[in-house]
Amino acid sequence: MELLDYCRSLPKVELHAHLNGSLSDATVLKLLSAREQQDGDFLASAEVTIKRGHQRTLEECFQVFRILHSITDNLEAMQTITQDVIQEFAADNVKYLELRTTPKNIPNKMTKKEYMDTVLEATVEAMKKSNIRVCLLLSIDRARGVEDAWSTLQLAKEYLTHDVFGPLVCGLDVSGNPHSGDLKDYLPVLQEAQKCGLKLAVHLAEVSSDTETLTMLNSGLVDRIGHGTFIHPDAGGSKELHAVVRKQNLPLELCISSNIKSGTVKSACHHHLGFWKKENHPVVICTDDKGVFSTSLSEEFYLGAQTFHLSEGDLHSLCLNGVDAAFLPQVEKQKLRQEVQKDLDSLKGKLTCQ
Ligand code: 6MZ
Repeated sequence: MELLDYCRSLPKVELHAHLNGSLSDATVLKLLSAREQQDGDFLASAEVTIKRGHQRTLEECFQVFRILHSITDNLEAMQTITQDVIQEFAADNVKYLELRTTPKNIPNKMTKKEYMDTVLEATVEAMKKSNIRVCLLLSIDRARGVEDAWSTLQLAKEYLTHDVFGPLVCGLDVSGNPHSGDLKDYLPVLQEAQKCGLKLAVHLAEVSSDTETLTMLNSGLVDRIGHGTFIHPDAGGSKELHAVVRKQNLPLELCISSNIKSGTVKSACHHHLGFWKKENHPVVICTDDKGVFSTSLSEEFYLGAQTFHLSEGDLHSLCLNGVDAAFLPQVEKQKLRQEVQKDLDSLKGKLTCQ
């Protein structure tokens, strides 16, 4: 089997996918045509701005998110995008997906609770239709302030005791424009989240930010690192920072296309996947925003494999790393591991020599 087909066949685990950043062209077009009558001019310009896959600065990416949010600002759209995104990951042979999204309060349209209820209901429906297990992380957007973060945590806590949605909510994500705010202000929220048993995935060092990253890591609250682009010494990270990540053995969620297309990494061969792989540190390949960066999890595996000459064994280990780093209870993790291992065994020896 050729490499790309092989990557498509791998039983994959996706741990870092932002819901609104994951919209396919088909879904965006569906939403745009539903709104066409309402505001033609706005939509024409929106279509240009969100044209996918382009190289853009990180700041420009956040403008794109604003536009995407303006077309997903109602419950019907939230239901559509949740179902579409989950089905697309399932079609890409993703066996387990941790989807993250920022609950939003849009006056006269939806409360944060209605937003999340809709996402969770649509998740339950999508899981019935496809062979995929999905969990949700509620995102705290560092640009929205600490008050907003407290209310998101409150909402997450309410779900923990919910019969149907409880098992689907596994933690919090901290994301948003890394140039906005200071993560140390969010520590009390995250401490409370940890006390409640919520797992924490935190975007760290997506841009150079040693002091902030060290503060977060030394808090002992972080379970997984999103991006971590500027942690390793080759990217200017301090020895201390590198040592803390190694000591805590924290899995890194790596998003190659996202980092290249948003300009924080020069090219694939400069990506920190190479560095951490040499260190034998746990890393998981992820998409980040498959819509905005025009990619899929299979393509990210392919890009990583081609660039760093990954063997069949390396690719299998990457799939299993995803299982190990998942925010699932142990029993479920073991079950997922068995399923993934079974599929991996059936693929052994089928990769054509590169
Ligand atoms: C930081 C990011 C991100 O939550 O509305 N987000 N935060 N760095 C990134 N790298 C490119 N990509 C996405 O999905 C969109 C939101 O996810 C976060 C941003 O807060 C963005 O507004 P949801 O579903």
